[in-house]
Amino acid sequence: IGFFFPRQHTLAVIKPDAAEEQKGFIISHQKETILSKEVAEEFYTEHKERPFFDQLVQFISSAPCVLLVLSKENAVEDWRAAMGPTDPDKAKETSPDLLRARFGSDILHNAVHGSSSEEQAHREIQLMFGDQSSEQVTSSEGEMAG
Ligand code: RTP
Ligand code: MG
Repeated sequence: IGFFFPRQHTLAVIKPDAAEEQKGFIISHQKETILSKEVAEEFYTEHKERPFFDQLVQFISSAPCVLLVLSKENAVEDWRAAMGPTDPDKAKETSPDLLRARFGSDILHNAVHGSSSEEQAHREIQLMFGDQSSEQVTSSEGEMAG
């Protein structure tokens, strides 16, 4: 198939201005991964009894996610403010600049997640990055945030 449709490559770089200091957030750890169903269930455990739980787990484990530990003063609240309401339609009513207004399509496919509290952030970071060998994780800081 490569003969008929030769695969081309391009290099894209998120340059330091965009990667490191957007709205004051530092990306202190990042990785791209497909979440297992088990990790996805643990991630969304607070919603275990909700009718949309199975869909939620199925969706977030269906293809790669980019996981970021974002660091700044007041990071939890400020990131949730940047995302906007859970439902992209509500986000659009609030402001077209909100991440869920720009990149979300419906309440399930809403593009981004943000921890709801410092305690949740700590739990989620531990779940996602807690047992990683360092070569799989890009880190700009010596110590794990959260
Ligand atoms: P997230 O955890 O993903 O950052 O979103 P959130 O705090 O704004 O919303 P949360 O209540 O924690 O819900 C988690 C995800 O479940 C889906 N959801 N569906 N059908 C529904 O009524 C409904 N409600 C929530 C959303 O995809 C949400 O991101
Ligand atoms: Mg939530």
